Amino acid sequence: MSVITIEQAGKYEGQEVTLQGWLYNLRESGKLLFPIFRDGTGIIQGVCAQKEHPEAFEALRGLTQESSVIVTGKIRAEQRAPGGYEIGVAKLQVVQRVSESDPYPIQLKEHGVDFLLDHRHLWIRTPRQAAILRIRAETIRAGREFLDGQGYTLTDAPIFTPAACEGTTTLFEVQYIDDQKAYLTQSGQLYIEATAMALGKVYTFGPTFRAEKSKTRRHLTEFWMLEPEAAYADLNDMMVLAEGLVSHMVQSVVKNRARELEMLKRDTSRLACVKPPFPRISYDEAIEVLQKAGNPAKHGDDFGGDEETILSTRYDRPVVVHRYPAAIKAFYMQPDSQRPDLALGFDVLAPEGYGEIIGGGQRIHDYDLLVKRLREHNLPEESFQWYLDLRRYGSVPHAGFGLGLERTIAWICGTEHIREVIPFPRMIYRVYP
Ligand code: NSS
Repeated sequence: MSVITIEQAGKYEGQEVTLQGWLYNLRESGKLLFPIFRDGTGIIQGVCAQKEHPEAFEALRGLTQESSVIVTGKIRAEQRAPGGYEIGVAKLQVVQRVSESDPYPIQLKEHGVDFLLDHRHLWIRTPRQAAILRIRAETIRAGREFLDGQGYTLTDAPIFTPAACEGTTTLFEVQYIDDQKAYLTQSGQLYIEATAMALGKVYTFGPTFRAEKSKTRRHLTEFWMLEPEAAYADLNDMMVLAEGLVSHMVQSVVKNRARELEMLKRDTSRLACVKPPFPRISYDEAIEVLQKAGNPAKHGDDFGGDEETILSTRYDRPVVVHRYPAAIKAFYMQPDSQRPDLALGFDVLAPEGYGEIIGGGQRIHDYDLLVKRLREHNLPEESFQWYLDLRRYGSVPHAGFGLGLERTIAWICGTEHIREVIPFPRMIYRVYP
């Protein structure tokens, strides 16, 4: 007899199988019990009749939610059951029984979000949360598959760093060994600029940290970033790479995680059209659009959530905004040779109001200009000596970008807030559990 997962049930119709999982719910109706089991791959309804299987019936009757169980029985098609199959419970072994006096805290009714976040270690068991985490895994797999296929090599960046990459206001300082100070990385970019000069096309994928005081549905203090970087590449190369990457991630989820998207009731017609080319507008054009829409934005302003929403809802797929004023962008951005007040940077804004999912562009490759910018931004030059070396020894034009994983997944899943798309969210007032 086979031990199978619930996801595989359809392939075993008419056969006796064993499932290893947990009791998700139980309805009792006289001499019949209707349990619902879950095993992380899905949920399946069961039926157990006292007359046919008295032992299993007794083991199941009164069993508490989330008790762990090993169930044996025959799989049969049942149109009315979720998933289209059910199991006739013939044998049931209780691995651990949840005590009646200390029941599972998350009931099948609605709970407040703070309660759920306090119980995140249990909340992830609910089918909706498990579906989101499977989509997360698929998004990561597809992103890496795409970059690997484009000839990019994974080179991991460090997490302890000596200096800021994305502005000093959101740096987490840590007490390093003895009296040394270090910071948690805000982005692997500076390090993959080095590995790009060593290997050509590279990427890093890892956690990044921002001491964001923003309490919005788009901000975490710890989030994951996928960052490609290429030597001998420019802004345009990266805009092309970005639309290919995002499209591949989205289409892979649509294809390989259709069941999960359905469970989330995601309108997949909104994802089906996410294919290259993405519309592109310059920052100047974006300002015009915003002003026409009655938004007070003026040239020189950075965009917040409201502006991003106005811009992105005009399109059926992500929109690329390029050439922002250099003054509002990071120190390393290469200026536009036609208009040096503009930086050769770009952002990708997701549709449906999900905002910026990618930021990147072309890097300064000239030594003197980079030193000037470090000074203008009051950054400690001694911590950047290694980074300046990249401009001393065989400097070349190069470019890259960072894709915020959670924002991308929140959009793909259609979740309200990005805290749901990472197993254990870290936010301004939350580091537990
Ligand atoms: O600050 S970024 O716009 N750009 C960088 O960090 C570059 N150094 C990346 C690079 O060129 N290699 O951040 C990139 C993305 C941004 O578009 C968001 O999608 C995401 O990272 N991001 C965040 N996600 C969640 N929470 C927070 N706080 C957050 N900050 C940025």
